[in-house]
Amino acid sequence: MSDLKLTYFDFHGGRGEPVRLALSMGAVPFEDDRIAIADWPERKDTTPFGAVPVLQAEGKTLAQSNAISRYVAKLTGLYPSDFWQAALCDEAMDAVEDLLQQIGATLFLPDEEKKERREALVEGMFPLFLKQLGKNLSDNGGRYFADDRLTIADLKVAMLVRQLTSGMLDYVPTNLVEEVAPELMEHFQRVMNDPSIRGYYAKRGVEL
Ligand SMILES: N[C@@H](CCC(=O)N[C@@H](CS)C(=O)NCC(=O)O)C(=O)O
Repeated sequence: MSDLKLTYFDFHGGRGEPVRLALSMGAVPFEDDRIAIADWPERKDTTPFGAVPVLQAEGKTLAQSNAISRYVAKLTGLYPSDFWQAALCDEAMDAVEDLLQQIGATLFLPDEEKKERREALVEGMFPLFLKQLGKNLSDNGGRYFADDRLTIADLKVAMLVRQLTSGMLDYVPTNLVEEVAPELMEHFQRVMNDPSIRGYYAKRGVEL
């Protein structure tokens, strides 16, 4: 039994998925504790901040997705050792977090309010952030966000792009990323075509 355990919801995405992907890419064994939505109310209060992902490691508990992602990326060689390159990773990951918080705040709104809030995001924050992420990518060579190689930041941005293009978010046009930051769509394809990521999803029967 591995001494790493990741607790997150039972779907292929979200804040927990970059952690699962990084551990899989690094061939680090872990217990993949997937919570069914129906079980969440009874599990919520057992987590440090009433939210997931949560990582158990070295007999201790760690919360907050970016802290977990960085810890796991350091274990698996997916985090730069150069301080500036590491900061570029952090910048992209924190920008994604800002967006995920806004999306999360709309998830359970009544439909009318959800429409209003999401349309405002599509007009404002989403294009601003997506364009800037695209610019950061281009400024760093255009292929990856830091270190000229795939890092944890690329996994986090790719999961955001997958969510935005999935059609699962009502009132968010699935072509928004392509329209405002086509370089992020190319980046998404690059990440998802990485052989270890293709292998991860193929093993789980997920079509990309
Ligand atoms: N800042 C936290 C946010 C965590 C968060 O909101 N997680 C969501 C899932 S992605 C969650 O647990 N939602 C259920 C709830 O808040 O009850 C992090 O980055 O981990």
